[in-house]
Amino acid sequence: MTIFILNGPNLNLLGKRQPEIYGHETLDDVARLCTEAAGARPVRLLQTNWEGQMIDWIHEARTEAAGIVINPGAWTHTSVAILDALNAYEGPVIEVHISNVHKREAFRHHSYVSLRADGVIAGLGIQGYALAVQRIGALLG
Ligand code: CA2
Repeated sequence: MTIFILNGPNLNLLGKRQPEIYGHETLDDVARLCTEAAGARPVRLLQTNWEGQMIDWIHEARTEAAGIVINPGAWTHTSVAILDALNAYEGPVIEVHISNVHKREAFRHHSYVSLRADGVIAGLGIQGYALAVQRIGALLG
């Protein structure tokens, strides 16, 4: 079964704005890294600026995904609805942040998603996604 790589709002701009925070690499580069890291397992990278769409994909993951890597973007810090959707998902979930959220504004220090995540990676740039995919592989055995 597929590993879903879910990305929240504004991450479509990755590599195109604010490279000092998020680097120069794009979501296509993330997809490439994750495909390499997943080996034989298929990955599906998705990005949306719509919270309802993200929730629908998490619901879809209940039957379609062996694990979820999620960078919820700003919804990390605001969305009980995304937490509730993830709580209805039974497989492994790894939360990824490209930047070190703990080195940034105080409002980024709290994550609703971390209440569900089996692991959290922050501040490792897009390499964090590849490490999260490897971890999902290890948890699935
Ligand atoms: O560090 C991360 O990955 C974040 O999840 C990124 C979110 C931010 O709200 C979180 O606190 C931390 C923001 C995503 C916006 O992505 C952009 C990428 C390039 C240019 C502009 C925005």
